[in-house]
Amino acid sequence: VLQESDLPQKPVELKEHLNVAKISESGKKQRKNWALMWTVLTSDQLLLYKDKQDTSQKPGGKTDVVQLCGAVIEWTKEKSSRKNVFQITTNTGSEYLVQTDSYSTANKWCDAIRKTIDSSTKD
Ligand code: I3P
Repeated sequence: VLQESDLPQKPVELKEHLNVAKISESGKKQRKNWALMWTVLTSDQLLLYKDKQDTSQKPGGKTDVVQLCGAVIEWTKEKSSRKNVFQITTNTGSEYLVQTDSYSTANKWCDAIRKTIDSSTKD
């Protein structure tokens, strides 16, 4: 039986606590509910964990996997009263807002995710 631990580990580009709100799933609008998530950027995914301690577990349930291939990222001032909010829209029509009070942190993440989208969408 193949174990999760047998799967090759993808390199982690960034990891940090960020505020995340999923506002739609497969094109269907969801009630906005901000949560502080342990956010891990790999070479082609954004992994959202409820607990920093829980990253051994496969994302699922309260955690989430955002596929970045074919996604779109943009800053938004309209979708939230919060500052430094960017939106990720996946190619399956799920929308996530990501926010943190530090502009430099938000900017670093937005740039890194945009690069990841570009490189994972090309190949
Ligand atoms: C929402 C909650 C969110 C807020 C959202 C509210 O209320 O206060 O924090 O988003 O505003 O609707 P509730 O908890 O009752 O669902 P921001 O913090 O991003 O502004 P919105 O409806 O204007 O998106």
